Amino acid sequence: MRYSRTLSTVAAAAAVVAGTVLLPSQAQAAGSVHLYKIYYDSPGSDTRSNASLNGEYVQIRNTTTRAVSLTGWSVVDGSNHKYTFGSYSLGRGKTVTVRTGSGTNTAANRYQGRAAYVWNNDRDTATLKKSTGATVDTCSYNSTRVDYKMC
Ligand SMILES: [Ca+2]
Ligand SMILES: [Ca+2]
Repeated sequence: MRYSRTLSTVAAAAAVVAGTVLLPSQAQAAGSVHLYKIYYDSPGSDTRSNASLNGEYVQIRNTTTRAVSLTGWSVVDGSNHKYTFGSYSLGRGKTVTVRTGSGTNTAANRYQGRAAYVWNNDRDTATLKKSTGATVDTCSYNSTRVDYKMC
C-alpha cells in the first residue's frame, strides 16, 4: 500500500516535469511583434519644440525569440500620418521607440522628423503594418485623463 502510493507520487511528479518541459515552446508560440505603448500627450505644454515632439512616441516590442526585420514596416495614425521604417531589425525581446520629432536614429530610437504632433491628445488609433501592407496590430485610445496608452 505504501509502496504503490510512492509509485503514483513519482508518476505525478513525472507528469509535472513533462508539463514544465512543454512550457518554453508554448512561450515561443505566444511571442509576437506588437504595439506596446503610445505616449500621445508629451510632457508639458505642446510647444512643438523638438524636445516636446520627441516626448511623443509609439513603442513596438518584439517578444519572439528571434530578431525580426521591420524594414518597410509602417506605423499609421487615424489620419493616415505614416512612418515607414528604413533598413531596421528589432532584436529579440527588444523595444523600439518611434519618436515624432527629429534626431539621429539608433537601435532603440527612430525619428519621424516631423514638425507637428501625430498622436492626438484625446483619441487616435495606431496601426502597425508589414511592408506588404498587412496589418500586424492596432492600438486605440480615447482619454484625456492620462497621457499615454499601454497597448
Ligand atoms: Ca503635453
Ligand atoms: Ca493623429
